[in-house]
Amino acid sequence: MSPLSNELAEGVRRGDVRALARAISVVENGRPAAPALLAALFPYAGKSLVVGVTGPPGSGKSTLVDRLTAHLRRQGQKVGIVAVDPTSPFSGGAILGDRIRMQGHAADEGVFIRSMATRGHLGGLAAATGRVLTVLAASGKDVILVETVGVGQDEVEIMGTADVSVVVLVPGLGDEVQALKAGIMEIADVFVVNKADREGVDRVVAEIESMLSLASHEGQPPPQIVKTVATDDRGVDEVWAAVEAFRARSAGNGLLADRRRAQLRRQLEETLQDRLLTRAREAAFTPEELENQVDRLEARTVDPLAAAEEVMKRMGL
Ligand SMILES: Nc1nc2c(ncn2[C@@H]2O[C@H](COP(=O)(O)OP(=O)(O)OP(=O)(O)O)[C@@H](O)[C@H]2O)c(=O)[nH]1
Ligand SMILES: [Mg+2]
Repeated sequence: MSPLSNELAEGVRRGDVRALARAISVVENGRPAAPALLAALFPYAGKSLVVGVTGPPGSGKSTLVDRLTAHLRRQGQKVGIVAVDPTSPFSGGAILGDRIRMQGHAADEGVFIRSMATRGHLGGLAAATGRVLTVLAASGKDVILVETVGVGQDEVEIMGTADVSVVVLVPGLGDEVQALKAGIMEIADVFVVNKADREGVDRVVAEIESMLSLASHEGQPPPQIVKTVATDDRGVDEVWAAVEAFRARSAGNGLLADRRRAQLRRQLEETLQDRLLTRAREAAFTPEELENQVDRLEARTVDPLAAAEEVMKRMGL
């Protein structure tokens, strides 16, 4: 390993904030030093509790993450925060809104906050998030909170990397609870109904309950539903208690280990897929060659499977 990666890895392990910031940039953008750095850090990752927090725009996710962080800091836990911001074309900096909401932790060495833009990552957003989580975990964070807006497939995938998934809803969503059902609702381990200072809280709770009554929970108790007013710190302790309860139960019955193993399997398969395609492109599948093959597909003289087999043969596979 280069002395630079070595030094950086050591800095991360010590929890040095500047090393951490640099290391995250390296792995997020897939810079040349990334493989060595990840190899050095991977053995030390895997010990943090990763909690995904998702929900519709403006539901209070950042406020809740901020309050959960304060709660965890009072217990002496070290916290990493990753906010995936779909609106930001930039990465690396903190998003303005989140920075304002989370500035209470800015001077706290026990908290590291990072925002990620949704575009322009090597191997896609979910893969980049996975690499960032490896670095944060290796730096000794006890808990990593990952905020995503529950919209796209990428976000659903990111939530799939969490040990515990928290879905934040608010009153007045109406049919959106139904709409969300398709993706995000199914992965919720804990439901938060935030903005409980507003009218219609009990209706949302009832909607979630009726939705849950239709779902199968594979022998698990149904997810807890917690009402909060994040801005007033109301219900935040209960949210963490629900997360802890889920963690304890899933650690006890093997679900957590299964999830983590499935996650590692997915990471390996996706990385292999990505690497194989890259190798194919380098070795036997130049952009011109791709277009030649597409010409043949268009003319229906070859089918996609046969064309792919041909490329693999040329790679010696
Ligand atoms: N009334 C009320 N307002 C709240 C509550 N929690 C958050 N808010 C407000 O709702 C707005 C959005 O809060 P955020 O925490 O930024 O929500 P978010 O889900 O992170 O938003 P995005 O990241 O933009 O999707 C802010 O103005 C908060 O002050 C609450 O419990 N009650
Ligand atoms: Mg936010």
